[in-house]
Amino acid sequence: MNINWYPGHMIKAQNDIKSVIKLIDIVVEILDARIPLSSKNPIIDDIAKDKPKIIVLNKEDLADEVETKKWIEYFKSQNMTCISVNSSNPQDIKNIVDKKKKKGEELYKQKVKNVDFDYNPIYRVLIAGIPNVGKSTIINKIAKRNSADVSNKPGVTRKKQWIRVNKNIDLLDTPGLLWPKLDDNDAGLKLALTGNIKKEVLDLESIACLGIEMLLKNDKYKSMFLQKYKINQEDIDSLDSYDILELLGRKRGCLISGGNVDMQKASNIFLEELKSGKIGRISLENV
Ligand SMILES: Nc1nc2c(ncn2[C@@H]2O[C@H](COP(=O)(O)OP(=O)(O)OP(=O)(O)O)[C@@H](O)[C@H]2O)c(=O)[nH]1
Ligand SMILES: [Mg+2]
Repeated sequence: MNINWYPGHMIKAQNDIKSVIKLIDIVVEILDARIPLSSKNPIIDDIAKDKPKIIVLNKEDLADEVETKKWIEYFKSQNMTCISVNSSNPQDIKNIVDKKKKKGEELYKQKVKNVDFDYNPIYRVLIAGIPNVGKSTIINKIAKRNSADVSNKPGVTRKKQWIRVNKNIDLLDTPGLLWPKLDDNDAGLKLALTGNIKKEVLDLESIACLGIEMLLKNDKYKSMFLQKYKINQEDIDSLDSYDILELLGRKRGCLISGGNVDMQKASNIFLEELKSGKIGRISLENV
């Protein structure tokens, strides 16, 4: 896969984040719960290396609960604060931010002894992550208004934007950052399957075939797949993933003249349904 996924606005965004990082008190890194490793951008770690950080596995409603629990334990074992949420209910993020803010203030008061003023400065929170992980959605929920643009396509937020939650907390929404170059095809595939890479730059048919192969390797996900598309195990015994995609297209009536299957349409259906959880709760990465 040769994907050109690093548009100009991401270069600008990276520089923008570097320019404000000094102001930031805490970084909330949003990952996709279905692919916590592949959605973790080392550039963010690098820019924010001296800052306290919370790892948030978002879209937990789309991920396999068992795997998400294991990922939380994994990040905790690396001494990181980690929680999972879905963006309809990101209250846990706000609670942790409030707690960290309070703790920081207490430590400061101890250090600067005899503080007799009410020390309660604005706490600035950077919300960072790759495109489409749900940064803007989470910000809107926490701020209780639709200040940040949201869409089901990656690359929607184009500029950084401060959003005030209350008189003591500011959140910084940022454009999703990918890597300038990704050598790891496996991570690229997972990012494509979860909708974090613009569709326009992808070969959907290949991605769909590879996605089907990935699901069929896991017994639980295989039976979800077969059930969803009303396919019997015997029907696919001798088929490769391209033939299975064709069968799926046939079942869904994606036909063109001569009774052939519109493979592009079949790919689109499968990828959309996988991405939006319609096949079931599926994690594409194990600890
Ligand atoms: N199922 C599910 N969908 C979510 C969740 N959080 C966000 N989404 C959806 O994911 C899509 C992307 O959300 P955004 O908030 O625009 O993502 P973003 O990280 O700001 O994306 P960029 O601005 O492009 O970097 C939208 O369609 C949201 O409705 C979640 O927890 N669960
Ligand atoms: Mg956004």
